[in-house]
Amino acid sequence: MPPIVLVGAPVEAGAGRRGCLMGPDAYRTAGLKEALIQLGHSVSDLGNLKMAPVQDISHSNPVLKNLAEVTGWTRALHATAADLGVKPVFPVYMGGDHSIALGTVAGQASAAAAKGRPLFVLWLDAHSDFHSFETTESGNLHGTPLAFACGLPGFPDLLNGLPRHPVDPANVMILGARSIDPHERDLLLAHDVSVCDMRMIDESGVAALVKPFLERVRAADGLLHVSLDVDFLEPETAPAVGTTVPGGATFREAHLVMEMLHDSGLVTSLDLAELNPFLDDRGRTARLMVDLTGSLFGRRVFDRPTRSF
Ligand code: EXY
Ligand code: MN
Ligand code: MN
Ligand code: MN
Repeated sequence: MPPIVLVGAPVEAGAGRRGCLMGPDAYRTAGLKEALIQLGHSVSDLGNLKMAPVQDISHSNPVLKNLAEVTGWTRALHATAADLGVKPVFPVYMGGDHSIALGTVAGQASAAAAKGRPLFVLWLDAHSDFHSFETTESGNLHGTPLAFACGLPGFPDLLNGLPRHPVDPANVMILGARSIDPHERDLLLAHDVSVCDMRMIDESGVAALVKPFLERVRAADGLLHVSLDVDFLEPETAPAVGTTVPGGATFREAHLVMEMLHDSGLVTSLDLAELNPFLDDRGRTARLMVDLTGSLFGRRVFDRPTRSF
């Protein structure tokens, strides 16, 4: 496992309520770096990024909120991810609301293109975040990053003239969905994104859904970006998020996904999105996210028996 680089992205401009800007420091307070070092990893913390200055952005949709600020964060994160993505490191982007993925996925996709390898994305979320800037009705831009990542039209020049490297929608799996708007549904049906909603998890279990996806990543010699939104989890388990939807993944289902990802050795970058410490219960959610990240990097509650069952 290459050295881990923590990147703070204190972004709340894409969300409908304030609080996510405290996310990176909540992960630091919850001991994310120490937990990963304890698992034997080399870890550095780049500190918090700064928003790039933006003058030239506009869009016809009048409901868009904080467009210039979200664009500034997108450009800063895109530059950082494009740089880290071609280095022998594992970036962990500490959000910040999910609009951070406008920049992180675009940057990792740029790096993947430079390496001549396809980028796959696993989107762990109650939502599909598949609105374009034209179809969003809330104007909260954290509902749009996956559509941008997949190259959909309806976005302004978020990357300031730099090339977009769209992720092939067939290389994307959304897991945990249970809140998809009508426009998103239409766009998802028009693109072959794999959408595994909670009903599919109930019926098949996360392992049966994740395993074939990982096999496809491996067969394609792909790079895998995981974007973990706190609201993937059941709100009772992870309350510190502004967009809770009842009926989410259990503590164990979430850990199983992370453990399977670890065992696959395929993951190359990670977003931790939507933690809102202002809504937390004495840091409980922040610590859960640290434990889940630990499971991605080899945390085991006990050493499992070596023989296969
Ligand atoms: N689809 C709704 C909207 O567009 O406003 C809710 C989006 C929530 C997005 C959070 C980050 O996952
Ligand atoms: Mn999201
Ligand atoms: Mn969500
Ligand atoms: Mn409409």
